[in-house]
Amino acid sequence: MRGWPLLLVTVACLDLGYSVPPSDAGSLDGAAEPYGDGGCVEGPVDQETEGVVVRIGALSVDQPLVAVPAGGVVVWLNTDVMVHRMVAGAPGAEVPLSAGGFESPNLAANTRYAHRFCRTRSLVYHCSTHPALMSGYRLTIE
Ligand SMILES: [Cu+2]
Repeated sequence: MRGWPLLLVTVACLDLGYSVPPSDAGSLDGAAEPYGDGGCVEGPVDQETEGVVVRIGALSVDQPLVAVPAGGVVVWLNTDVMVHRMVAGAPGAEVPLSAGGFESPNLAANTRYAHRFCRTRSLVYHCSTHPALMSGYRLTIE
């Protein structure tokens, strides 16, 4: 019981710490931010851009592991009847564009998403509409 007054004082002090500005609140909005070096601008490109095509089927992709040269484009093409949405990172640990990740919009049947990748690295990704069934895919930028 002796600990109660101290606990209350601690909580009151934490409330006072509230004037700290929010850190980096806008970083998820940075869709137009280039991520890469040289003249290569990483990010979504025109959906008709040619590239390495990953076909999305019934709760699967035809190439769970895909490699693209730095500066290259990956095209996700939904050949399924369900909506899929490809997002970098693991389910619950998504990697936003501002941190070198990517996220497609919801892809209806017969639609595609094209994204250019500049910096060499390896990314895992998953489908955010079926995270339990479609995850652990890997993209390597060489
Ligand atoms: Cu899906």
